[in-house]
Amino acid sequence: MRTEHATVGVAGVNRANSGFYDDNGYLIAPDLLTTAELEELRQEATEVFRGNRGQVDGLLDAAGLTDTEVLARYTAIHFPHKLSTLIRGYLFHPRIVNILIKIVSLNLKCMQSMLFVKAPGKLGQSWHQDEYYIPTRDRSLVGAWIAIDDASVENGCLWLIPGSHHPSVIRRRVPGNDPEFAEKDMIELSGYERDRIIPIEVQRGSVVFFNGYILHSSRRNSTANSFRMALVNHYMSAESMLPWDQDGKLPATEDLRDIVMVAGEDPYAWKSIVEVNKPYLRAEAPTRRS
Ligand SMILES: O=C(O)CCC(=O)C(=O)O
Repeated sequence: MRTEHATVGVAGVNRANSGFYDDNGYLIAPDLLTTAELEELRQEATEVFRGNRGQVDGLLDAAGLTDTEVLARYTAIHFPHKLSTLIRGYLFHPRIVNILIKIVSLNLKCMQSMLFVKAPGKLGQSWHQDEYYIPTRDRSLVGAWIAIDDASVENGCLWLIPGSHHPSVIRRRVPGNDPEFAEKDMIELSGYERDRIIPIEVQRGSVVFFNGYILHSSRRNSTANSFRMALVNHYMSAESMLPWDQDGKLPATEDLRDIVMVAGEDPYAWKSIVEVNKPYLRAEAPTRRS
């Protein structure tokens, strides 16, 4: 099935594309980043995975290796903005924030970043909803997925089910053994017709905004030499508290204050900001072939 996506162009968010976001749970902004920005992000990613921005458990010695050899080892790192001031700067990218304040809230905070390298052969992430992992309560969670490389079906682009963020419930997860995915469980998809599941193929420099309740996944990078690098930053309205304990890794809390205020006012500014999340590498699942 050919899908017509609504896009955000130079005119920004308007009634038509914000209506599309409300109805479908995602929005694509092509050409949001310049080639120079993409190149500096790629170079910075290499520095991060070489360990030049700080040591992270599991990062291997990169001495004597080419950049490609270094990156080929990894799928993703969580919280790279805590290692790299350059990556932290991208949380505030004006063209991204301008869209977010229209579709989320004028008061905006970021609680997570993830830098995907997704080297050839690396597995994808099974069907899930981000809200399952990051409880925002007020349904304002949104991912801003910045394509540093072209993302295609072959190299493991995002897939999603438009409209599946309605009615904002957390779906049941069931065991699965799909060779495309690193995880062994996923959301049960039986209620959805096959032709509602669409790939989000985008060119580098595009940003895909997607709602925290939308069902999405990505498949294995089945190419021999095409990386699929993406920086994903997660935001929510600053009005809402964030009872996020990172799957029990952190003590239970009514409001995790390890956040970055990105726009507007912080209604909870009287609470201090804390630094408790530590950058970590996404566990490497052994590549399974179908
Ligand atoms: O980029 C990917 O492969 C998966 C990203 C994703 O699922 C997410 O950001 O929630």
